[in-house]
Amino acid sequence: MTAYHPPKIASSEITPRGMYLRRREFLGAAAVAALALSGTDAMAAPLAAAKSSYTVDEPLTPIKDVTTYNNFYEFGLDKGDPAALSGKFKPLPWTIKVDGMVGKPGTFDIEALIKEFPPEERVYRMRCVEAWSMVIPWDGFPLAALLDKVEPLGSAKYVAFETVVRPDQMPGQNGFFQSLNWPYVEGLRLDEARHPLTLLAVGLYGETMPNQNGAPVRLVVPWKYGFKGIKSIVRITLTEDQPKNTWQLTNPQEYGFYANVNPAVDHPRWSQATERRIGEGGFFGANRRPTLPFNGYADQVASLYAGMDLRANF
Ligand SMILES: Nc1nc2c(c(=O)[nH]1)N[C@H]1C(S)=C(S)[C@@H](COP(=O)(O)O)O[C@H]1N2
Ligand SMILES: [Mo]
Repeated sequence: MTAYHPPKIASSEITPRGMYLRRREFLGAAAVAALALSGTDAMAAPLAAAKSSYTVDEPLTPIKDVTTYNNFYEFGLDKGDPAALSGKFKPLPWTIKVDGMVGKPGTFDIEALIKEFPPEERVYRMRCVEAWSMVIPWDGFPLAALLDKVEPLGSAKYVAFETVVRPDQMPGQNGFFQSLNWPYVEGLRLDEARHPLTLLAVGLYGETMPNQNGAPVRLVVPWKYGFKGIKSIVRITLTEDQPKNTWQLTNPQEYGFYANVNPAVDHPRWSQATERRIGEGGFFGANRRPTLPFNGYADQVASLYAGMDLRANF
């Protein structure tokens, strides 16, 4: 096992699209060269991800903001805590256990999965329930690829996820008071989990996933509020019953199972009609924009909820 390379924090400016793509070509070549020279493993080099068609045409949020304005309560409550306090976290080696209602349960090494399913670049609009948003170039592979390997049984209806518990490396799990109950848990309906937009992300901006963003592997579901994107996943369980998620367990009045981005359904304590785009100038609300139904992915996902009352199923 070679050393884990923490990501380099690059320019604090929004990367113009063309420049970003050229940078990605460079990273791709560098990754190939590194692999050839040292026989090093997949995670140690920058990710050589192919560009996918799942890419929004909006300015990228600067990597500085993506990696310093985070929610990851295992490392603390403030937005800066995950970047400041995750240095001791060891993301490799890493395995994900996949069990429950499947024909072929197993424990999968993340580096082997990355070799089997080469990461693809997806530029996704992300919307936090706190009414801010970012545009992030993720690198990952569809969750469906892993689900196919374990052969879900006909009785499986949902997918439950669990984050690692390591109080020695995660100061937010080791404080004077419990902010949340650990492990952090999340859930999706099986059809949501198998949707082509749903990603297991292993990097961002062409680099290995930073600890604060959920190293080495986290969920990304771009039509749902950010909290559904569970980080540092160690277990995935297929179930017949609807699993609970951490925020729903903590405050069921305010957070539901679905958490689909919906400008028409306000959070009990604030409006969801607009959002603040992180990294853009903020004078007089210039960085506020309307929130879109399903975060702009309605064409691709609205049919999953045909006939459902999305006020009752929030
Ligand atoms: N394990 C874990 N996963 C988590 C969280 C957390 O506190 N713990 N926070 C969630 C919330 S509220 C958001 S908005 C996103 C933020 O992801 P980012 O920091 O990569 O932007 O992570 C989600 N995943
Ligand atoms: Mo969030």
